[in-house]
Amino acid sequence: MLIKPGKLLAEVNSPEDLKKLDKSQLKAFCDELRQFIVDSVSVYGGHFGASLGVVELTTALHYVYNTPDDQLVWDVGHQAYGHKIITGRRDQFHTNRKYGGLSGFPKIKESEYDAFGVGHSSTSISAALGMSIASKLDNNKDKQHIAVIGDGAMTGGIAFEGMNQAGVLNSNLTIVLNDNCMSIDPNVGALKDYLTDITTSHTYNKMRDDVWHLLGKISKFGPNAREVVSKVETSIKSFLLKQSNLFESFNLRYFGPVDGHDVDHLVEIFNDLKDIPGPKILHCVTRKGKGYKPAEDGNQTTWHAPGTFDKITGEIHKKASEKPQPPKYQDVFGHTLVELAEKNKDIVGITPAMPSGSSMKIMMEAIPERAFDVDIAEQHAVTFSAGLATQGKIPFCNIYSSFMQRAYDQVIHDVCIQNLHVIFCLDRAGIAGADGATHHGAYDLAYMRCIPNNVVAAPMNESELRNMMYTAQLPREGAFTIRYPRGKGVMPDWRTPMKEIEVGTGRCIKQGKDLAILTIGHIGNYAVEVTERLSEQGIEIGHYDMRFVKPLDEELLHDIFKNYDKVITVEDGCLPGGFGSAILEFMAENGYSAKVKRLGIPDRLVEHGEQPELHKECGYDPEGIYETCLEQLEITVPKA
Ligand code: TPP
Repeated sequence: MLIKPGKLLAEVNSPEDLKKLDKSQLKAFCDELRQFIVDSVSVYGGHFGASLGVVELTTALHYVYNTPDDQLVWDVGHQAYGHKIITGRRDQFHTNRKYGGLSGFPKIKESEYDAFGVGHSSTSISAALGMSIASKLDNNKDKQHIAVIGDGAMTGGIAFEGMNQAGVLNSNLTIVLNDNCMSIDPNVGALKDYLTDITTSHTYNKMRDDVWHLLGKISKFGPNAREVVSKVETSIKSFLLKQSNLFESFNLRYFGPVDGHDVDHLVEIFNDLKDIPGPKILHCVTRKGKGYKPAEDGNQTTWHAPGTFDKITGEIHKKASEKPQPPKYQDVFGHTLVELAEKNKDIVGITPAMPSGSSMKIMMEAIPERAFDVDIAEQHAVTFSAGLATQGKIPFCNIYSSFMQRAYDQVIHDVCIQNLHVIFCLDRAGIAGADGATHHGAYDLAYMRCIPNNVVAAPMNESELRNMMYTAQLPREGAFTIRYPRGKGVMPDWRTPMKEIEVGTGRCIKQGKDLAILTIGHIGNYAVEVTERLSEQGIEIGHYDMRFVKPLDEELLHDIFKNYDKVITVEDGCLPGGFGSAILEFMAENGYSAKVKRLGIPDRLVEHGEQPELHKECGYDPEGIYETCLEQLEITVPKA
């Protein structure tokens, strides 16, 4: 179903077309753009509140700046739907985040208007600064470079690294701070307090009250006293704002705060800013979900990415199911952590800005004093955990697998080299789905297993996750990494009693002959389907859930290679350096020469789509594994 655009939007196929509108039409255009986003996301799903919040900003930016020559960099990119719609992708927008369709984030390959590919947070200032310096080196004086960054993304350290350099380089960089007080969950931390303070002028208001209070006492100065004090007040105000302004202290000219929903005013301001040379920041105050009541006034976290919904009632669609459903892995993590933390007073929970996404929120509600949201600060989350561990605390540091890439040196330098007992729970490991290449947790098995003092485990189901978490918090040295996927597990009755698993032991799921499938993690459930299917055809092959990539269960592996001369390894992770590679290394070191076929994420980018679609593309969905088994067994079955 194609969504019908309003009259003005229907004529806009590029920013050039937008510029043909009279300024007086911009408000109506914004209404249409907002409605188009509501109509599309309610039917097709995707990110929502953030794009609604920047409709006016997006319109004003494309109206004033000469994109794509002027370069517009969106931070994270989940708010760029309006940008995509204005820049010629309106009629493909129904394919957003679908297999083979538009990406949910700006992507260089997708459009010349997407100046930088994004998905992970806080990169916009550095990237736009790089572009601005390149323009300077090329003597391209008029070219503009704009980074649009949220108050959540501004909490990431790299944003400050960018501002630190920007303040001493005189280039055409404009930072637009889109301040809506929200990350995915409510923004936290001292920076948030600071931004709230300058938008509401608490410090200034206090000073003004003091001045007027004094005025009452000095009325003896006569009738001009009010005027005099008022002048003093104005000059103190500008002095205070300058002195206390964090961004000015980075040598950035600070403008604002301004209403980010007043499109006419934004157009005026951007026209002015274009003529002011050097690095500058415009502080815009916006509201997430603006213009769609349920999102604006309701739970903004839910409306960050609500899935499909009834746009009239605001009711979010739920998938109906008669049978009790297995829980999401993230919820098993959250509830299990509370169970463990209630018994062990040293356990502490840490999440970098994903309380809802990781379900750390369950501990934040149950035991708030021992659970921390540290903002979008993965590096800090890891080193903060290391610090806690030096003092005998047992940190469960939960980070999405792909975001953990940010904190790699901290894992090595601050945790593993120091042999500290930190537990890393890597959520969204493996193919993550509709968020695409930036969000797939493809590399963790490879990048974690090469670090000494680090156990690396992956559960095949909920019960295994609980046992691994239980095992990880027992007294030990070194890091313990547990990676699990996005989405549901397989056990509706998941609250199984927890027990210790001997580190570095796998388990036999099914004995067989000729061929063995070795799996790691939840993807083992696909192998169960395959061995059952083959069994029904009279073919009995073995299946082993290895559970640990590091240390490998060498005893079990010797046993397997003595009994099978054909092996398939399956992992929901990258083939280079991953689980299959670990098995090949074991074979090489021990002189085994079985015929091995490795299945996993190939050495190329896998884009977005549903998880099963992408598993299929990579050849390790149940059908792919089944066919590989037949190939290995040299059985040809005529294709239907
Ligand atoms: N960590 C990294 C490195 N990248 C991410 N994309 C995330 C976490 C997950 N994430 C996506 S959007 C978001 C987070 C934490 C919140 C961003 O907040 P803000 O920049 O204020 O944008 P808003 O959604 O409020 O418009």
